[in-house]
Amino acid sequence: MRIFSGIQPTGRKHLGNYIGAIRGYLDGQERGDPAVYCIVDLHATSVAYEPTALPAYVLDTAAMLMAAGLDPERCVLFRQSDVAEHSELCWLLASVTAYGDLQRMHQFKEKSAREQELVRTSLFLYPVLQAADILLYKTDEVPVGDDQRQHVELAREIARRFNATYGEVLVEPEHVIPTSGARIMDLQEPEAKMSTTGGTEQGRIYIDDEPGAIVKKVKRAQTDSGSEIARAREKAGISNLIEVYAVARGVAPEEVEREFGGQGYGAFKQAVGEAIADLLAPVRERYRELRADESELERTLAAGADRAREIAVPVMDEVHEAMGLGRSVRHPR
Ligand code: AQP
Repeated sequence: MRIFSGIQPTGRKHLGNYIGAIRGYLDGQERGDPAVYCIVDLHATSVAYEPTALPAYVLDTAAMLMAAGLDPERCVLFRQSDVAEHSELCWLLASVTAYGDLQRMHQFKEKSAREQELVRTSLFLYPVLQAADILLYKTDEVPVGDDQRQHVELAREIARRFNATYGEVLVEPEHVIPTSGARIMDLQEPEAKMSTTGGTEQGRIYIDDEPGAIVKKVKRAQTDSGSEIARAREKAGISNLIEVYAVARGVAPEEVEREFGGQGYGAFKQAVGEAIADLLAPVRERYRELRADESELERTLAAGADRAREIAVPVMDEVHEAMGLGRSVRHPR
């Protein structure tokens, strides 16, 4: 079972990333043969970014993943730009990607609308690079949050079209989206997902936030004027808090509704804040230790890239052969 997922080095990761994706990586680490996790710095260049800050963000993300429980001995953890086959396969897969499919991608529509100066072609091609990331490892399963559903479906379509055009080489991946916590919402704008580039600063809980800051943000979370602790379509704020609390304490949302029935929003928000702080505290503490040793982090990523290449290079050879391309620079004559 090959498991693959990518995460952007966009600075501090948030509760949505942790609950929606990183928890699934830990499960994948147990089942993967091996599980492959990639810090996708090439994707980060698809919107305006600071080149001098990017290397440190990669290390932040690597330390955060390890603090959350990824063990580079038991999975493959690496930086995308260290393995050139990702960019190469992106170009090759563009030959089996319909322009119209890319125009339909929600993420492109949302992010291109937010760009101030330049809408980069790389933002348009983002889902093709993501398909390359996944297909390069002949991935069976991709643990992701709900916002990535459309992109993984496109990766399946690209694999199908590649195989139909050039012969059976690539594997059609399945997305693995958690049954609860797949879409954590912004605390201030609960109709929108908690997001690094969108949403609000006060509506976003960072994995390394101090416990006091977490409780404060949750207490100020946007909720309706009612007082009943119950999920409902028109109660997006309270529904989100019920879901988060349920995940943080490992119980069903119905149980949360029963436990807090009749208690009012104030007491519930306090409990949710504390539950999130408890959930994240061990990760935050471990993160500090790991982040302090930059050379060890660099060594870990370099070793991970070597292991990633061992899987990726033979797949690229198959792709080259199927497409009638020359022997690549990986095998000089
Ligand atoms: N709100 C969320 N709830 C559940 N899962 C989420 N993910 C992201 N937001 C939520 C999942 O986190 C993984 C990594 O996402 P990424 O690589 O896109 O990282 P990011 O760019 O820092 O996260 P954002 O918030 O998604 O950034 P924006 O909105 O700026 O693009 C993915 O598996 C994702 O599904």
